[in-house]
Amino acid sequence: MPHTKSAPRCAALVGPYLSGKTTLLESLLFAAGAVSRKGSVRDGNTVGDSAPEAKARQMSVEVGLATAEYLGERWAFLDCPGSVELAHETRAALMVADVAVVVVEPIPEKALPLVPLFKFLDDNGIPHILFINKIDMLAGGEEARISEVMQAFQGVSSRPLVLRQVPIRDGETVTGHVDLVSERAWHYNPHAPSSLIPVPDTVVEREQSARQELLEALADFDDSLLEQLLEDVAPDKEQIYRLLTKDLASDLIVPVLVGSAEGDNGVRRLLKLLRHEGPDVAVAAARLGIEPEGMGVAQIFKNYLAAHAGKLGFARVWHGTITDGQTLGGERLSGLYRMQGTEQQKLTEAVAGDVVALGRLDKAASGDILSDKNGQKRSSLWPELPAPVFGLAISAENRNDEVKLPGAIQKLSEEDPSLCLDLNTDTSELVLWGQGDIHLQIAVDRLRGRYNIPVKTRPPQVPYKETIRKSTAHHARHKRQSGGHGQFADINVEIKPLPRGDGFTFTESVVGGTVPRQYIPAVEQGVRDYLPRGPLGFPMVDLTVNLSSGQFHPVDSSEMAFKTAARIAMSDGLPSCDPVLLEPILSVLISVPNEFTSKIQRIVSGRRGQILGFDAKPGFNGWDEVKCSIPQAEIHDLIVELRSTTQGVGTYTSSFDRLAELVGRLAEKAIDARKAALEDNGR
Ligand SMILES: Nc1nc2c(ncn2[C@@H]2O[C@H](COP(=O)(O)OP(=O)(O)O)[C@@H](O)[C@H]2O)c(=O)[nH]1
Ligand SMILES: [Mg+2]
Repeated sequence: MPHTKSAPRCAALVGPYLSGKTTLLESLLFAAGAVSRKGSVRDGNTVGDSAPEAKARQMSVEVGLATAEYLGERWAFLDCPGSVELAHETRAALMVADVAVVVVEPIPEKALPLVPLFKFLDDNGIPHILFINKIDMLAGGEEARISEVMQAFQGVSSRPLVLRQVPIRDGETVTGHVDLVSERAWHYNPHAPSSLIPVPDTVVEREQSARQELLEALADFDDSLLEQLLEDVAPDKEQIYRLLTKDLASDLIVPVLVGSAEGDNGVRRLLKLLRHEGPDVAVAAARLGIEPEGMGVAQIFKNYLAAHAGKLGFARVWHGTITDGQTLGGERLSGLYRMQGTEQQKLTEAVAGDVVALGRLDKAASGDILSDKNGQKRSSLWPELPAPVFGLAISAENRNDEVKLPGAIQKLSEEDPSLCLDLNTDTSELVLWGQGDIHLQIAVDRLRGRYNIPVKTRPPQVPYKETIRKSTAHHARHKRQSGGHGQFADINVEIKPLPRGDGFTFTESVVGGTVPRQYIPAVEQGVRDYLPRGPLGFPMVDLTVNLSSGQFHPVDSSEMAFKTAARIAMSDGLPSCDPVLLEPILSVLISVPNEFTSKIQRIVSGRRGQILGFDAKPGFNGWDEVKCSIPQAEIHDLIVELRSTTQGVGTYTSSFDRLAELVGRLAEKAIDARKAALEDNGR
């Protein structure tokens, strides 16, 4: 097919953890001649995993960027983390890609984790290819195996998967493939281009039926091809390639390739498919609704703060030209680079299609569309931040670092906005929130590694409250006679419980001036001062205090004296009001594939929760949303259990619902822990 030189393009490598994305990137770079020696994840020398946090885990912790020149055309590859906990980062990268390569293992049982990914791709109309990696591991030798794999993945994709190759086998091993469009057979060579061979007799029949399926899939979107097939007219190659290219660009079909990133097999075929069928940058720009403006338009998809080099914004250039030193989004661009892992190559100019790093645009955030004509403009199509599902109380190991901690975390969340910090005013804890334990541990590593702030983490405390169950009338007198001025105040108060959720009220019914007007606010203040720490040690809610009468002394009474008397009335009176602990109960919405709904019921009751009902999840075929209430004390690691039960796809959202009485052993434990914590803090 004649090929006109394309503007730079961008492919994102996505898929579950361990499917081989980082290895595939290395293999793509090797095949394109961009690296002379292939690195490996095990040796920690890949381009994709060049950050220290990634090397330590042998796992990608952020989007890795690499560029390659292939047959005179520039490609940027985005190696995206597979962990669900880092999905926000991956989604941002996908938004700017022309095409996504979904890398999977040839294991039917591993289809489920792809549901949220496929849904995201299809909701956003992002063209994608499925690359069935580790084809060397395709075991068994029964010919049906690849169709089983296809069937399982088709079950989780709303778009038709179109197999482009059938594997050739020799006994137990896959030795090559037949291309279903060109009908040519290729024999895999270790770490070298495949060799062209005659189509082996053993695969002819399978090749024919798979090719027919491919044509029928295309005919679903093209009437003239449908007619040809009905009339038994063989379509020519050009026509098939043209339809494949068009249908990929409009996210109508998902072409499927097989190969081995580790063995460098089938990777050149993938590169060629990208070259010939990968959509032009204009397609993605149109999908995002980005119009040409001024000299050029770029969009940030990730911020990166190198400890010393300052802020870099990873961006895609959508239109025109971006020049170092120009005004962009209202700021001066200072530094323009092409990235290869963590290495930067300085540029003076970047053109539409390029993926580059923009220096020192301090205000620009992920999703912002920038030109020389506008200020920051957020894309309305940008993925929303995921609601936090896992939190850890965090504190600096060294007291001296405490003041630096919030600022450093602020910097981290500039890079990764799915990370956030919350000061819990009830427990005085700083709580770091994110998407899971790995997500937060990466942040902890970065605090130590980049900002030199070692930190400790622990599960956050539950903001218990307390209230009273009985009323009392209490008389309190504060009297002190020492030298000159004495102190005198005498009050009668009634303390009563209020219904749940009513908070606190103070009233007075003083008649005849037994407590002079000017001292009543002091009484209220004394009462309020007591509330943050009730008889059980927790903030008090849902009670009312009425000042009914009292006595005063013309010389010795003062605001101070009445305040003190009020505090005495509270601390002496409250223990006889039958205080009780209140625990926060959250209203929780869990979403899972419905095959897991009964397991969820067990998980919820195991956490002292209550199921309130369930419904089909809108927009998700075969998923349920389970509505329930769960005590906050039991929710800390809910996400961990949900994910391990559902192959990682289960999620939840929660919000505060109410306070409920807690008695018995659990209450005693909470009260003891609070005492210990208060003593620890020396309060
Ligand atoms: N057998 C086999 N192993 C592979 C292949 N590709 C990658 N791997 C291995 O799979 C593991 C995960 O690879 P990695 O690239 O880190 O996966 P990622 O999490 O998707 O980036 C590594 O141990 C790789 O060596 C392959 O084609 N065949
Ligand atoms: Mg990786």
